[in-house]
Amino acid sequence: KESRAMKFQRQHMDPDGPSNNSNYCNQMMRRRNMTEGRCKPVNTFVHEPLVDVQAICLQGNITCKNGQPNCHKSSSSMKITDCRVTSGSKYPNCDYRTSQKKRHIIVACEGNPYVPVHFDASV
Ligand code: UM3
Repeated sequence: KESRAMKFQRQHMDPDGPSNNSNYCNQMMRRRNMTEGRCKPVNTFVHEPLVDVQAICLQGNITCKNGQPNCHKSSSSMKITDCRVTSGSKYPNCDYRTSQKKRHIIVACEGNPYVPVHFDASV
């Protein structure tokens, strides 16, 4: 079974990306299996080395959107791509808008080793 840590990597890590094109989200959301059963409405890919994203778990705790205390904010801004489903998108033809940004990211961490398991927000 896929661990929560592996699921985070599948859904949110693309260190070598992004390929510089407006179809990035359409391709990646499908390739990473987030268009099965439904179109996942919002998803962020992070274009930084995995070790740098894992190191965010060493930053001080902050409260997550769901009220849990195990969120952590990156000390530097990171290259990300936000994927947001378009208003006209109709499952199973999931259509996404691709927006590249540089933001501080907030992730939830869990386990031993203590690693990212959820993408909470970018700020
Ligand atoms: N989400 C992002 N980026 C955002 C906001 C939300 O990827 O800027 C994702 C993370 C959650 C999902 O999925 O939306 C519901 O909040 P996850 O827990 O699998 O990471």
